Amino acid sequence: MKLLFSDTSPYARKCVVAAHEKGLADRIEIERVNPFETDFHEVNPLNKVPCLVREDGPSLFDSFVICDHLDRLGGGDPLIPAAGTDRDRVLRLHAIGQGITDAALNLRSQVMRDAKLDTPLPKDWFIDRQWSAIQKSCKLLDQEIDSLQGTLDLGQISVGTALGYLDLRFPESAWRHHAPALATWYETFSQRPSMQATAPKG
Ligand SMILES: N[C@@H](CCC(=O)N[C@@H](CS)C(=O)NCC(=O)O)C(=O)O
Repeated sequence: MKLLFSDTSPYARKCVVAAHEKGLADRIEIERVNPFETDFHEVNPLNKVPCLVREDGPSLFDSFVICDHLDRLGGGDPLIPAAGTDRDRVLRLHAIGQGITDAALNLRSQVMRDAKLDTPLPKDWFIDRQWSAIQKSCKLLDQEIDSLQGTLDLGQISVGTALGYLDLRFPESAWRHHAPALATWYETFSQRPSMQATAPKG
């Protein structure tokens, strides 16, 4: 199988971290694409990365769907618990990580769009909304830090890759200041071999 991938995409990184953790990294060919320059609508009508192209079935997107597939395909403990309150906890954490990532991507897109426009659009309400989502999510994770401990799951991977993307695009962001316990957690989490092997190059 082949993963359409971009070096700086936090969604694609989440899938590759999951693949490493499930012992599947060697079975996935990575094909680097720029979704803004390459047309791959035939395998993903949204033309977004990540996209998992399979020999034995239709291509899969988005990142959660790919991670869920890899989770069932690979070995070891499940990254997404099958049922119960543990499943709720992991999916909730995943949603927070995904939300931080979406907000940071929105900010990044706005920065890129403004750079192309002569007269920047009024944007403060939008920018403020994204930063507020990021700050409030980090604070919540900080207060609920126990939910990030224990056996590895997709919630942890989602939060870890979201924070990695924040550091990549907005190194000046003060999320650590507002969330010291989360910062300590991330310090350890980012040392995992799967995170080290997938650290974005910029
Ligand atoms: N919800 C999707 C988001 C994927 C996404 O937005 N990927 C970005 C790269 S980080 C992309 O391909 N953007 C191209 C575009 O927006 O046209 C997921 O979780 O996979």
